[in-house]
Amino acid sequence: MLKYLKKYWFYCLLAPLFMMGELSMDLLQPDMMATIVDDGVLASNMEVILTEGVRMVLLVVFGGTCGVLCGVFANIAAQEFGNDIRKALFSRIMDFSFEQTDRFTTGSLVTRITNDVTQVEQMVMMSVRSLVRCVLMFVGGIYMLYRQSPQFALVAACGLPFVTVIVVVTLKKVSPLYTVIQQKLDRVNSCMQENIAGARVVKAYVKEDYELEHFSGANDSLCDTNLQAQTILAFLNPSVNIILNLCVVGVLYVGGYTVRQDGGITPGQTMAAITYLSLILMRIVFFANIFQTFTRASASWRRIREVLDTPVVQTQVDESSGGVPAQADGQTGEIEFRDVSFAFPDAPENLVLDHISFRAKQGETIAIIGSTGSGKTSLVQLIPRFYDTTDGEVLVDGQNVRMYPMQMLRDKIGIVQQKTELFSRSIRENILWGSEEKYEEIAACAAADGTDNFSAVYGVPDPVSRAAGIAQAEEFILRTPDGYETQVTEGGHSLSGGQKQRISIARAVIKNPEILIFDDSGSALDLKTEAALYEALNREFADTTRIIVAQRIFSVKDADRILVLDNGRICASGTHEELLQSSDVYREICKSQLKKGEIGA
Ligand code: M5T
Ligand code: MG
Repeated sequence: MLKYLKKYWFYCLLAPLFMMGELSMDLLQPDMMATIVDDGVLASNMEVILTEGVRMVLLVVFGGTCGVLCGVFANIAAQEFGNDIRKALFSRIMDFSFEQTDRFTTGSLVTRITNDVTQVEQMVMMSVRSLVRCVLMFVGGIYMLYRQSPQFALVAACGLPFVTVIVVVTLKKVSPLYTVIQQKLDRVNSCMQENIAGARVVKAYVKEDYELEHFSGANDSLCDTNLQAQTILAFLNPSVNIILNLCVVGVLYVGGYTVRQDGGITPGQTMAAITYLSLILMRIVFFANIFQTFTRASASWRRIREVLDTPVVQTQVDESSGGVPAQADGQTGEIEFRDVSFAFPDAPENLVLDHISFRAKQGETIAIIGSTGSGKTSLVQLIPRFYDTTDGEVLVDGQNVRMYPMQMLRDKIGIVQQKTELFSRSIRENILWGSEEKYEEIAACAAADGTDNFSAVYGVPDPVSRAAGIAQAEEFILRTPDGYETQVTEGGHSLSGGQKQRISIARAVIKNPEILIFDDSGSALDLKTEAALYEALNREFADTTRIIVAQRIFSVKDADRILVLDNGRICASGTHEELLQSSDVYREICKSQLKKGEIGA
């Protein structure tokens, strides 16, 4: 934690310094009050009352100013610190592999980056502000009390052990509850997030009440634990108050007795002693508060560390296999699967891909067809190394994908995933997002100049419009009132399935990759549009290796080679004509689709 705090050491130092200024004024006040009472009021000396009064006002103003500055610097330190941690967390989460994100769950990651960081922020704030204040006030209070009379200090010494016991017992009971509260908060967040994201499904099935109940379960449980903690804490203040009041009685007795006996203690001193006494004893309650914040924060910090300390395995070059890191030469987009088997890390016994071997040369189109769940998506996900193979190796340009720096590998590949994800920005930004250029600048410039001026400004054709053209998206984009500047709503809800697919195809195409992977990306397109898409790809991306995953014969029939996947195995491969002769499975698929007239030519 110090690592993140180091940058703000100056503020961490300034805050306690000003705190001391504020504190000394607080400590001096009761003493001056005693003087006013003893030498002013009791002695009927107006002059003392006035001069002491003015001094007191000046000191209060000074103390207040110090207090404000202390607050400002403590806040700067805590907020900037929290800001840095949030950034570090976000960047680490962005680097997570699919598997790592799955393991943490989205809800928990959101809680960590929001609530947990806030807890730690509060702790920093407390450390530089309240902790210092508490310690100094405690020590200073005892000293000032002792200065009034050692007998008063004795009264305080009797009360202290009781208060300490009460505080320790309370903390012991409350601290373990904080870890539980954090976990329950995770559950509430997960549940909420799932339901808000899936609101359309919930409505379609009219399951609002059912989901509300589900949510209430998690929420009530969080509320219960919170209540439990707060109930225990509710005992703290009143019990300490009882002890405090008993001590006040003790002080009054000692003070009254010695005043009567003329033992040197004045009424003003007795008054000041009562104030100091409550200062001292209440500090212990504040200690308890600080301690609570610290326990809560240490639970939170542990959770933050879990994320920050997770090694980002997938983005590192894996040299354990003894190979050498890949170099940026021989860029042909060749793909080879050598006896690849694969199981998802969370279900290692269930082989999703079983001894897959094939090769795709530069410019070839390889189609993969197979029933749902046969492993098509899993297969293509191994190429950009979203997951690592369980056995065998995947090679790109003759080198194992594990030997590539992640950026270099993924720069070669344009993948259109089965589930399209768009961002809530303009269509232009969504497409440019895939490009390697500084898309924000181009987007801003193009938006300011209007699309047509792009070529004039840059001297090249607008890459967005070219990509949209290839993806067969231009026609529908231009039909919208704002064209490329049309805003896509969150989750792409403002677009049809086929429109979303075409924008994500454009996003992959604009990258001009060596390898293009389409995972069922034509599924929501009509046959005419799909045919036009393949035609455009053949024309513009003749040298690009293409992998096309599809369910329809129509989408695969023109490929250079078709792999028929069945239950994780390649059961046949060849061209459309060859497969019609050789493969029963393929013929079956053809026959079932011919009935629907989908085979086309
Ligand atoms: C193949 C399992 C799934 C299926 C098999 C994505 C995913 C899949 N699976 C997991 O256990 N965890 C996962 O995260 O793997 O699945 P696929 O590769 O997605 O199959 P597909 O692409 O051929 O199917 P489809 O429906 O997209 O045509 O047994 O349980
Ligand atoms: Mg799939």
